[in-house]
Amino acid sequence: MRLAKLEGDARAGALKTLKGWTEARDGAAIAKTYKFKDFIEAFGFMSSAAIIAQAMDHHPEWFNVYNKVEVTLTTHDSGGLTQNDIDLARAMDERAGAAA
Ligand code: H2B
Repeated sequence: MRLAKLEGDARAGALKTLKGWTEARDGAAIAKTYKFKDFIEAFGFMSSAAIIAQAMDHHPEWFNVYNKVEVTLTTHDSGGLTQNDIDLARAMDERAGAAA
């Protein structure tokens, strides 16, 4: 489903609910770097996040080196930030536990 881009007060309000995420790509995306104890914890997080992402049909852009996972969320179909990005960010934070 193609969602409307988040704009104005709705966008500001939604971003305020997130911790540690910053705006990226001129506001078209949000980004966060998670740091885990080691590779296996980082990969466990990615596995768990992948299952959620697939269920949501909303997929992260991410880059992993050892214990770090850099995540960028944007909605490609809408060309910007949507509620799906906010929801996935929150779900990833829940799965990251203390690393969030
Ligand atoms: N993930 C993200 N991040 N943005 C999208 O627009 C998107 C997606 N669209 N996952 C989905 C898949 C779409 O391509 C399929 C056809 O539903």
